[in-house]
Amino acid sequence: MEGASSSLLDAEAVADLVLLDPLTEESLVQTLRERFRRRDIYTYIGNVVISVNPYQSLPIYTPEKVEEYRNCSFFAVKPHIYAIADDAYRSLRDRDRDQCILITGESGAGKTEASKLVMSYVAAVSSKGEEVNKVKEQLLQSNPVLEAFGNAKTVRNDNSSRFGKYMDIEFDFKGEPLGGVISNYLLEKSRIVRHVKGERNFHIFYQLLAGASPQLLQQLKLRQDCGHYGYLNREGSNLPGMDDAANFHAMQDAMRVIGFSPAEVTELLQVTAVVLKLGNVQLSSSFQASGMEACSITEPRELREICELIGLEPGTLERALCSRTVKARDETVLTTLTVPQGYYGRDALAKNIYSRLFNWLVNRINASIQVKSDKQRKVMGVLDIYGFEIFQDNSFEQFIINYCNEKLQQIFILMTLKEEQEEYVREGIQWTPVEFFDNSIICNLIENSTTGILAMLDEECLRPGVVNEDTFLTKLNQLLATHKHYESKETQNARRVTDTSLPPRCFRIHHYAGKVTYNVTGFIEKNNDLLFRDLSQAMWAARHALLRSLFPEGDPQKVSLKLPPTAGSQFKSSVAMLMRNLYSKNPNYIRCIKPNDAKSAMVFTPELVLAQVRYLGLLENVRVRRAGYAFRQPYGPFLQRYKMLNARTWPRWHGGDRQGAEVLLAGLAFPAEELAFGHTKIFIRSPRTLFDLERRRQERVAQLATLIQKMFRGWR
Ligand code: AD9
Ligand code: MG
Repeated sequence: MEGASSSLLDAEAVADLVLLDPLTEESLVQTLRERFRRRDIYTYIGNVVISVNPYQSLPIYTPEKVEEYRNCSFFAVKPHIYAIADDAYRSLRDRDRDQCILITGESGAGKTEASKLVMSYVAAVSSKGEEVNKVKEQLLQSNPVLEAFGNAKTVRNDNSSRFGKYMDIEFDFKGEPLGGVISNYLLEKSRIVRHVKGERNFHIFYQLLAGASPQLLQQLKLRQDCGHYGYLNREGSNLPGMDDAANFHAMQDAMRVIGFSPAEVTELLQVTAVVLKLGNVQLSSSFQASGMEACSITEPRELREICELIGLEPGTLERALCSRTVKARDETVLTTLTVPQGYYGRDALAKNIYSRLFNWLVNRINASIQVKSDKQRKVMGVLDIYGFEIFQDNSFEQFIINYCNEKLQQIFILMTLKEEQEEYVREGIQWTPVEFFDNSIICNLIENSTTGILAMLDEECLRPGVVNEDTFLTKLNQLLATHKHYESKETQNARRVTDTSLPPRCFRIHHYAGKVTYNVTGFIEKNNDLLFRDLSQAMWAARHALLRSLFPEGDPQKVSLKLPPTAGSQFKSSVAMLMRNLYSKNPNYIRCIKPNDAKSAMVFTPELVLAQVRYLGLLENVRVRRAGYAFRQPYGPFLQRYKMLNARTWPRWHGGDRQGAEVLLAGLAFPAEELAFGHTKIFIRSPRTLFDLERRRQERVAQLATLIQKMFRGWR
């Protein structure tokens, strides 16, 4: 921390954990708890903000609050997410440093809300004007649109992000927003066809059915009743506290603001309706004259309506759903599909349409918000990724999500250490390295290009012949038998561990944030992400311009024999690119904590928080931040605050700031090891010394006040 307003020095609930004394896990959690009880959900570790989800709306995001934090001195006001946003924004505007805001925390901890608060703060404090306001509105309105299509209720969070999002907001040299670019990371598309009890499909489906007018529903050939659709759960589609119809209208308004034409919105909703209706296409088995098992469509109405929506001959889609063209040398043979194969193809089609539609949506938003001029730009990146997840059953999606969180933790460690180290070197002060759990070993376990789990999965996917997850698991077990962070039934047996609770077909990774057991079923299929060519060709044959554009590979002229990159390898390279991007910017951290599992307001479960404090490495973070010195401040403000403690510096010091601070402190007789004088800042070792300094200051202020009163009385 760099300042010391008295609000920071409340020993029971210090606003900056760097001042915690004694520093233990218990005292740290206790402080967060006490602050949470007082509805102070934000706490600092230096310039890192910890945010504990209040699960209720607090009156701390008003325009008055924005004014309070605007141009504030970071530590002169209560900790707030606005303070970090303000600091980042000013550093970008005035010091020309590109910024990134990294928001981390587990599912439901408040990352998405935090990212929106940062965006709205920056929008509020940057200058106004018709053109700029339009840009700001477009940037802000991208949120309801992407959330409608990319968020869903999970057991952890009613509005869980099922995609990763990184948004660069671009500014001109005056700090006015010019526009932005959004990058999205792997949408959890399996949710389209399956979700567990108590969860929902993506919000948009429920919003559409609840909010569309009867005419629109008719135009989209939809029925209002969720229960009619196989892909939507039949129970609990209404969420308390979530008004699907109102959100649908807000989403439509948002699209208008961003610049979607009415025709584009219609096309988008038509494709959405097609996904929903595909789930109702039913297949049954039939036998051909040859005696071969085949499948056929039992209820042709849904198929016919889909085809009407997308301008396609029903026969073409039926053929693509029930059969497959296989090329053998120069011959092409049409083979029939069994019912399970048919359903597999149908579901793959629905997932592919939806995830490609989502990418289209992001690109379309980018087309509106992207900066058109080639003016010099400054950038603030905001990262809001899906949080670390541990479910009852974890699959490929959780594996990918948790890998991403592992990488974010890694960059946090690297950058915090780097930053601290640089500050000490800059200030000419001895750096004492602090032990910090380095999770590179886990990142490596997943991403190493030869022995990493992703590489082995790719290898298995490319292997000719019958591939299945069992051989994949066997290979993992052989290669990773001795890896400290890998576990499976085999390694458990070999290591003779007492806990043999691993179910079959599973492996377990000891992530930085906890142990997660992954079931390998579906890993190969999800990583391959293949769509039968007949289906992509059918989509390309549709007259619907948007849908057709989503399946360029369906063009029979452009048949490529090259396999597309796997989902895992694509994700790995986009995450690597993201990390390089973040590393080039000045980082600002918001670390979100979930206080309870029940999504309840003001309930604080210490064990749950302790687990997060541990894996977020908050204690180490405090230690690194102190690295021997709990407090640091530039000489100028320091002297200003404490100069009344020494007659030589009070009321005015006529020399340089550093010299003044030296004279001031010399008169206070602190032990020498308590202080270090950097090139531009004073460093104080223990919180106690700072508290002492602050106490003396308060006493002196009181003395001076009495003195002044007496003087006044004397005059009267
Ligand atoms: V996930 O990884 O996308 O599943 P997030 O993004 O971390 O997760 P989110 O921001 O969606 O969590 O927060 C979950 C819910 O907590 C929100 O829907 C709000 O109801 C609640 N929340 C979060 N932050 C705040 C806040 N600052 N004030 C009030 C909040 N409520
Ligand atoms: Mg989220």
